[in-house]
Parts: sequence; structure tokens; C-alpha cells
Amino acid sequence: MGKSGSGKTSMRAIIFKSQLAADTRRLGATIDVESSQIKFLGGLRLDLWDCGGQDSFMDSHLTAQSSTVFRAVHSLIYIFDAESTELLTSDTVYFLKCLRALQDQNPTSSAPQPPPSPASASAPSPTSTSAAVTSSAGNGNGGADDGGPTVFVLLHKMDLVPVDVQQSKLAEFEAEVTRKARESGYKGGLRFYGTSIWNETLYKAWSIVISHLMPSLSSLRSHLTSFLSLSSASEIVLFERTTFLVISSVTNEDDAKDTEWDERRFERISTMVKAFKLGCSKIRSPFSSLTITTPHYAAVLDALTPETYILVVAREPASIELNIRLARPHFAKLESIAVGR
Ligand SMILES: Nc1nc2c(ncn2[C@@H]2O[C@H](COP(=O)(O)OP(=O)(O)OP(=O)(O)O)[C@@H](O)[C@H]2O)c(=O)[nH]1
Ligand SMILES: [Mg+2]
Repeated sequence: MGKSGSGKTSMRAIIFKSQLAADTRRLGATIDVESSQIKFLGGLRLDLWDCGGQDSFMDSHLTAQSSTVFRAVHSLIYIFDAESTELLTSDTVYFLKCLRALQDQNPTSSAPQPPPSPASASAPSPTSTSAAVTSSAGNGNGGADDGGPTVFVLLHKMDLVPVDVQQSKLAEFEAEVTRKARESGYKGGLRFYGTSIWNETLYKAWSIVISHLMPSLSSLRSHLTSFLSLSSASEIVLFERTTFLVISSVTNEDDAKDTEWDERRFERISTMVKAFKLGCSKIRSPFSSLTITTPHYAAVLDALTPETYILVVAREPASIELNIRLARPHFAKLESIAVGR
């Protein structure tokens, strides 16, 4: 959800329909609600509701359609336009109304919780994984461990904000919106991220959203760690096959010590491979795998399971492809177990 023109349909088109960012300029306003069902990681079905943001539609989502839109929601992803002149006025008013509707329609989210400490309620998190993306937690955990829906707040179109003020703008926005949410009685967690369709921040935020939707997949991480050490790799990254969102990653800390690695490398790979795949499909030559060999390292990106791609980076290139082949049956079994759960 979010006001008209904030970029909701653009995000959906890029992440789930593999469209190019430039093509989103042609999108028209969404009428009422566009719901799509996305087959995701085997048997999982992701129900994505793109709610038109024009005032008349917002009013209808909040009144006549309130129970349809807000009941049984797993996650609310609310998009603010960073360039909007009404960011902290009318844009926030609608957001607060949505939080209220979410709380009313999902009573567990209003279960009593310990009050947030002033520091965690208002101060922006010092953690940052990318220049334009910061996440933090309104109630100290940022999630919905009260059993209610999780709210992700995306301050979007950050490319239009000068780079040197992006962090401070996001921090101020987060503090102010969190304060207003608490004052209005919302008790659940809020997670804030700065995003733009023009860089990898969009992939970063959506990878977090998707990992949150499928916590069972986190168990894959321990298996990736075993694979990392068994194959003497420096790094392994797991991507969802269609969206190329990062599901999980493991790094050999000893190798990481020697080198300065780009903190945004995973999201940048998602963005680049997605564009490359699109290029391949345009010339009717479907993407299957990619191998890069340099004097210092080798990287292989290949299908691992029916629903995932794996990227293995190692100093010793000889056995990467063989190791991936040998690991496939094990990960395919794990994936079916995770999905079954
Ligand atoms: N500069 C910039 N423009 C963006 C970004 N994301 C989307 N846009 C542009 O914003 C415009 C509106 O995007 P939409 O995705 O249609 O907006 P919406 O939120 O779906 O709007 P409604 O359907 O009316 O609720 C399009 O021209 C997009 O190209 C971004 O990150 N940066
Ligand atoms: Mg739209």
C-alpha cells in the first residue's frame, strides 16, 4: 500500500515480472486492487495485493473493503515517496489509518507488549548494510513476534534524494513515523528501508521481506555452511530462481578478512543477473549458468534445485561445478521438506 505514484506497481513489475526499471514509466495508476498469485519456491503461493493508492481507493480500502484488505495479512509493505512534499503530513495520516485497520482486523497484533524503550522507539538503528538502506526496529525486534502482521515501511525513490542526505532523511523519517505510530496506539513492529528501482536497494529490501515470509528456509543456512567448508569455497549465495532475490548466504570469514568486499554485492548480483537473463530471453537463448574465472578466484552461478540458483565463489575453480552437481539431490530434498512445513 501507499499513496498513488509512490512506486508500488513498479516494484512488483521489476521483482516479480522481471520488467526493466525504465519500462515502469509507462505504468498507469492501479484501479482498486490488483492481486496476483506468485508460485514461489515449490509449492508456496505468495498472494500479493497491490492496492491502488488514489485517495478514493485508499478510503475504500479503509472502510467498505477493510476486512477484505487487512484481515489475515502476513505482511504489510507500505511505500512512501521520498520526494513527496506531504511525506510527514497527509501521507503519514493514511499510513496511520492503515496501521489501525491492520490492528483492528488482526486482534493478536494488539496483544499487550512491553513498552518500547525510548532509544529503540525513536532512534534510528546504527546498523546499515547499504548506503541507502537502513533497517531498524520500532519495538526492539522490528518484527511481529506478537503473532500479528509485520509492517515494512519503504522510503522509496531514494535516487531522487541527494546521496549525502539519504541516510539522515531515512533516519529522521523513521524516528518521526515511529513516534506517530506509537502515539496512535500501534504496538507492533515497524521495519524501515530506503529503496529505489534504479539500484540494488530494492532487491535488498525485498530479499528481507521474502526471507521473513519463509522462515523455514533459514534452516538451509546450516547446510550451506557445511557445503562452504566441504568445498573450500569463499562464499556461497542462494537465490530464488524467478525473482533472483537472495534467500541465504554464507561467507568464509578467513577469506573475507583478506579482501575488502562490497557490502552490497548480493543485491548487485541479483540486479545484474536479472538484467542479463532478460537480455538472454530477448534473443531466445535462455540463461542456464554463468562461470567467471580470474587469476584470483572463480565464481559459478548455476541452478541448484528446481526453485533456486546457487553462486559459489572459490579460489580453486577446478571442482566447483562438480560440487554443485553432487550437492543438488541433498538441497532438493531439503527444499521439499522446508516447503512441506
Ligand atoms: N525516480 C524514481 N521513480 C520511480 C521509482 N519507482 C517508481 N518510480 C516511478 O513512479 C511512477 C509511478 O509508479 P507506479 O508504480 O505506477 O505507482 P503506484 O504506487 O503503483 O501508483 P498507484 O497505482 O496509482 O497507486 C512511475 O513513473 C515509475 O517509473 C524510483 O525508485 N525512483
Ligand atoms: Mg499502481
